Amino acid sequence: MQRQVLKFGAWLDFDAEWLAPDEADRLLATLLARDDWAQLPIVVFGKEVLQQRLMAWAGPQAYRYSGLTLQPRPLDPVLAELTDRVSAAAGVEFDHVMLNLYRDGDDRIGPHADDEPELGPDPVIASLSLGAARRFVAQPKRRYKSKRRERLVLTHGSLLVMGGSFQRAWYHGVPAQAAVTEPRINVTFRKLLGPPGWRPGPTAEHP
Ligand SMILES: O=C(O)CCC(=O)C(=O)O
Repeated sequence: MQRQVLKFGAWLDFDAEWLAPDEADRLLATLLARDDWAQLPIVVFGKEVLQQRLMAWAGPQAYRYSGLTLQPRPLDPVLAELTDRVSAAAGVEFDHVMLNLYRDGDDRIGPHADDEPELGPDPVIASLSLGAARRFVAQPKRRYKSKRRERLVLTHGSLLVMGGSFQRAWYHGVPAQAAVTEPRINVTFRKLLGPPGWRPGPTAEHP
């Protein structure tokens, strides 16, 4: 893992070759063949819009974001094994898996942060990429002079771990890339501290 330290106490760990190419090929084929891919609506500025990608998920606890509730679903053996391996690599016991299928370069995810309270104040979130290489763009939430963006290319078999204040201080997204014609799957691992609506209790530092 290569660590990139960002402003405001955020960091990104990246391993471009976390999976060997043949294992990444097999996993991509297995995940593409899932029968639970769905295009789901979220609420943006009070309006329901379909997300421009397909999704699947698994985990013992519901996860809610942008008005969409992903109900609990059991982890199948493939996702359970992958969760164990990614948890060991990131040093966090993940229990929720979200899969995004970008069918081609038109599919995308806009700038956002995974900052739901039930993820805890500074969550570590891991993201495995399979298939077409796509650009990952991060920008600070707080505007500053240079309007600097951080860019990474998420390649087949790579693992990205986001941590520190990344979700609190930065937005991230995967923009459309018209030239891309092949699919990409992203498998994102989270640790949920409670059900939707859960809030961290007061601590000594934040009474
Ligand atoms: O596809 C990716 O690499 C990013 C996915 C993402 O940002 C998310 O699921 O919150």
